Amino acid sequence: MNCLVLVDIQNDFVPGGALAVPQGDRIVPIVNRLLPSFDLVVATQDWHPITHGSFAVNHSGHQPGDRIDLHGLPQILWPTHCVQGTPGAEFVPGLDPERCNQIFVKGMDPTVDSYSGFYDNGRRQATGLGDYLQGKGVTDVYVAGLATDYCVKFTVLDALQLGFNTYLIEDACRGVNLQAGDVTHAVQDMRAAGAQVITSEETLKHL
Ligand code: VGL
Ligand code: ZN
Repeated sequence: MNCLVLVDIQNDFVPGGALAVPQGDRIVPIVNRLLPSFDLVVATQDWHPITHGSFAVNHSGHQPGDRIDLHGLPQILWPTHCVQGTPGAEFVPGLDPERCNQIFVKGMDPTVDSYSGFYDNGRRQATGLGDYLQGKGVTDVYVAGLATDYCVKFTVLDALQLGFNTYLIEDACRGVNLQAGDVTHAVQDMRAAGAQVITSEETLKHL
């Protein structure tokens, strides 16, 4: 059983959004081509309260990009993004949430960020994605979405740690690249942890 995990393909992460990932919109047609090949498709949705501790605006004297300690964890401060119930938090038009078997929201606890689709950054709480995949008998997890160097990376690393054969569909992802080379390093980290890095073309051939 295989599953495509779509990470945070939301309006705030594509050009025009609050935390725009360069070329983030380019993955939408690629993802749409992949969808029919999978047994299961799930999506994660960054879903923050306005009070979230990852927002620079909630820390006086700080700017987006600053690094702080947030309740004992290192935290990069972000522009306000993916606020629950706002248009920025919706899935991008063209990605039909009806085509997903299940949606997993994350990032609701204002005290901790949640990059991975499986757990918050402190691994205190699970989103339910791991239990869901195990319950469905999924063995092979394919990951696509935004952003390669944050939420995609940590979703891939947790999928590996949970024992799934894990594939990063590289051209179906885009990254923030806050610093030059971040995406390259993220892909190296995922590969080193055991992820198979493949293209959407290879995925379509091999499924
Ligand atoms: C993400 C930063 C903050 C992501 C989410 O989806 O990669 N990055 N929140
Ligand atoms: Zn976020």
